[in-house]
This record gives sequence, structure tokens and C-alpha cells, in this order.
Amino acid sequence: MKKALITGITGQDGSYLAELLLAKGYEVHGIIRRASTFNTSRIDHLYRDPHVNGVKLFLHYGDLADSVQMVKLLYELQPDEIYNLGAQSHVRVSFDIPEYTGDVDGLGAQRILEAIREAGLVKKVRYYQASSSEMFGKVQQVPQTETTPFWPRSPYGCAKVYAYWLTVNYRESYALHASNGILFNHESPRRGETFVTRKITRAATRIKLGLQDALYLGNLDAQRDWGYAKEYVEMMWLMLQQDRPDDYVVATNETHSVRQFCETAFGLLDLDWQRYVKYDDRYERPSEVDLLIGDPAKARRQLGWEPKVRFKDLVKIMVESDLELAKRERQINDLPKL
Ligand code: NDP
Ligand code: GDR
Repeated sequence: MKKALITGITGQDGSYLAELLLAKGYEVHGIIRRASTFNTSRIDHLYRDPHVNGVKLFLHYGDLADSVQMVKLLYELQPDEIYNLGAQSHVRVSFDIPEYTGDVDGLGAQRILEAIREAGLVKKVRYYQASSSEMFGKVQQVPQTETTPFWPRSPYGCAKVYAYWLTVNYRESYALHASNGILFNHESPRRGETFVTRKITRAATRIKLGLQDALYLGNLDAQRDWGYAKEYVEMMWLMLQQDRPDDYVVATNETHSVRQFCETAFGLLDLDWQRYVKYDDRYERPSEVDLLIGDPAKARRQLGWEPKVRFKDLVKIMVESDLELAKRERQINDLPKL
């Protein structure tokens, strides 16, 4: 039985990846952060009482800022595969907390890579780094490919570039099986509610049911290549199953603006988005990434991968799921007050 360690298991991607690996028969270990409130809602359905036989999901407290714990866990667990998905992943927030973002998203990768060496796992382990299309930043070439130069436009993007090159460097220096997935935006009903897609689908469905009046957004002109998170985690796994480690763009090769996302989401609910969407400059970034569109030809060629869920299907999946949530919220609101 293969053993995998996932940082960021409580996040959108971590939860889908844990599901995928458990379905493939892996023993899955995840690092979670201690918080004063529960932060495991995305993986609660996977969790079993560890006292029961046959349990395959194990959670450990840890933090990407804590290298000692990282070394200790790697010694103890001796994993076959490590997926580094943990991050302060919000681009706008990275302008507010740049040092923390650099520490966790940049140095965090360094800590794991060194822990792999320290624990003597260089020959055994395979490492996946959650790299990002945000590294391309300022538009220089479209569609973006594995050879497009990086020009990050945020502390988040800069930290991810650092982690990307470290991953390449450990591959070249120590022959570590280390790969970068350069993933373009991917969304789902589990997407955090402060990212623009989920913010729109949550608001549109709540507006439809009379639970909210307006939606405040920033830049509507930004264009993104939006795919489906559940499909994208398959790519992370596929990269680690190759004989040779490598770096891959994962994208749909389609791009749409935030405005088009609004139009489509509100349209599915027979609402005119222009009546409800209002502007608030607090959601603007000091420097913006205007246009992302990825060419996944290398992934298609070498990994045999093709995205199936396209823009309209994705918006529909998210709207339908959030409509159910909004209906439940309305039912609770409609209960007679005691
Ligand atoms: P989420 O924000 O949903 O999840 C981030 C995860 O990282 C959470 O489990 C979070 O824990 C954890 N985390 C945050 N800070 C720390 C820390 N200091 N130590 C340990 N864990 C920490 O992100 P996604 O699932 O969307 O993304 C997964 C990865 O992929 C991230 O690295 C992201 O930057 C990258 N990425 C994402 C893309 C996307 O479109 N979704 C595209 C390209 C790259 P907690 O739940 O406690 O907050
Ligand atoms: P992004 O995703 O920055 O691309 O990073 P996000 O959904 O936050 O923004 C996409 C675009 O929408 C514009 N925008 C707004 N964004 C947010 N969050 N809130 C708003 O109100 C709003 N209004 C307009 C933004 O300016 C931007 O242009 C995501 C994250 O998952 C990263 O971790 C990941 O690496 C990249 O995708 C690929």
C-alpha cells in the first residue's frame, strides 16, 4: 500500500486529492493547522475514528512554518509521495501579509525539500509542488506554456516562483523525483468563498432567494482560464506516476472575464447581473494579472490528459450546488422563531 502525505489537505484541492488517493487504495496522511474553530469541513466525510480497524486517513498537526515538525513527520511516516498544496493562497491578501505569504508559500516548500533530505528520503519519495499560473503574471505571451517566462505581479506570485525554482533545483542537484504542476485557476463547490467565482455563485444564488441584495466586486475585466478542481487533482497524481519528474501546465485553453462569469452565473438563475453587481475598489489589487490562458499540450501529449469540464459546465456545477446551500439557509430563516 502506497503512503502519501498532503500539506493543505483541508483546502479545496487537498480534499479532492485525498478522496482520489483513498479511492486508489493509498494510506493518506494530512497536515492540519491547529485553529480555535473546526477547519476540517471539506474532509469530514472522509474521516473515520482512528480506533477502528482499516482506517486509511490520518491527520497530524503541523505548519509549513515549522521545519522541525516537518522533519519529524517525514522520519516517522516515510511517505512514498508528498503533495505540497499548503499555502496562503489568496493573491489579494498576499499584498496585506507579504512576509507571511513568502514564509509559507516560498520557504514552506524549502522546508519540506530539506526535510526530505534530512529524513534520507531522496531516493524513495516523489514530490509534487503546487505551482501557479500567477507566476506568469504580466502578459508576455499567450497562451502560456511551460517555457513562457515568469513575471509575477504579487507577493504570492513571487513566493510561488521561488518554490517553483527550488523544486527544479532539488531535481537537478539531488536527482529528487520532484515535479511542478503549473495549474491555472480551478474552481468547484468547495472553492473558498472569497475567491471571485465562488463569491459570485454564492451571491447570485442568495440574491435569487432574497437572502442578499447586491454583490460588490473589483476588476471585472480580468480574464482567467477556469477549470474544474476535481479533474485537476488527477493531474497531480499522474505527474508522480511518471518515470521522470517534469513540469506541466494544467489548463483548459479557454479564457473568460470576471464579467462573463457574472453574466453566466446570474443568467443560469434568470437574473440580470448588471442590476446587482456593484463596484468596490477594496477588491482591486495594487498590480493585476490581466490575462491568463494556458496551453496544456504537453500534459495531453505526455500524460494523456484532457480537461472535460468546460467553462459553462463549471459555472453550472457551482450555481447548482450553491442554490442548494441557499435553499437550506432560507429554510432555516423561515423556521418560526421560538
Ligand atoms: P486553499 O486556500 O483552498 O487551501 C490551502 C490549504 O493550505 C488549506 O488546507 C490551508 O489550511 C493550508 N495552509 C495555509 N497556510 C498553511 C500553513 N502555514 N501551514 C500549513 N498549511 C497551511 O487552496 P487550494 O486548495 O485552492 O490550492 C491548493 C494549492 O494550489 C495552493 O498552494 C495554491 O496556492 C495552489 N494553486 C491553486 C490554484 C487554484 O486555482 N485553486 C491554482 C494554482 C495553484 P487551513 O484550512 O487551515 O486554512
Ligand atoms: P486569482 O483568483 O487571483 O486568479 O488566484 P481570484 O478568484 O481571487 O481572482 C480572480 C480575478 O478576479 C478579480 N476580482 C476579484 N477577486 C476576488 N477574489 N474578489 C473580488 O471581489 C474580485 N473582483 C474582481 C481579481 O482581481 C482577479 O483578477 C487564484 C488563487 O487560487 C491562487 O492561489 C492561484 O494560484 C491562482 O488562482 C491561479
